[in-house]
Amino acid sequence: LKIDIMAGNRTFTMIKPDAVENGHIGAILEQITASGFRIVAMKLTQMTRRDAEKFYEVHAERPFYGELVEFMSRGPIVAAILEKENAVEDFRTLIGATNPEDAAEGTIRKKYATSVGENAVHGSDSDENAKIEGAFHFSGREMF
Ligand code: RTP
Ligand code: MG
Repeated sequence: LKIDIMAGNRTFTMIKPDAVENGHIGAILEQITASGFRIVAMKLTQMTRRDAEKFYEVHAERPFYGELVEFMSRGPIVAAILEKENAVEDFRTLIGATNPEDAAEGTIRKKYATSVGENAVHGSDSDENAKIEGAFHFSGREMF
């Protein structure tokens, strides 16, 4: 019953290499936790090119795929699993539109993203992908 109640209440995020390079880890984590998300798993890590190719496999045919893989593997990221009621949707609202120029005022991408490609944060787009993406980065004993 506990598991049923919690189902769908987690999302997966990455603070992307641009935001790490620009010194925004602390501010972004502060905004995330102040918005009611609990950190369930978290690490500073770096994806290899191969990791990034696999993580973004769904975009393999898109024109920006090569650039995206290069960008996401060029430096460290913060990977995290977050818990909150309605986590996937609420987190997408908190980060804002893919292109920071279109992102609402006060959203993480509006404040910290560089461009449509280098847009500071990732947020899973479904409960199913949140599970897949969380498992890509974390083992069971790293989730709390
Ligand atoms: P994310 O997956 O990172 O949370 O972003 P999203 O859902 O808002 O955007 P998505 O369509 O899934 O695209 C994944 C990431 O690819 C890069 N991108 N570049 N140059 C471009 O036109 C372009 N479009 C997308 C961004 O890093 C985007 O977040
Ligand atoms: Mg996406």
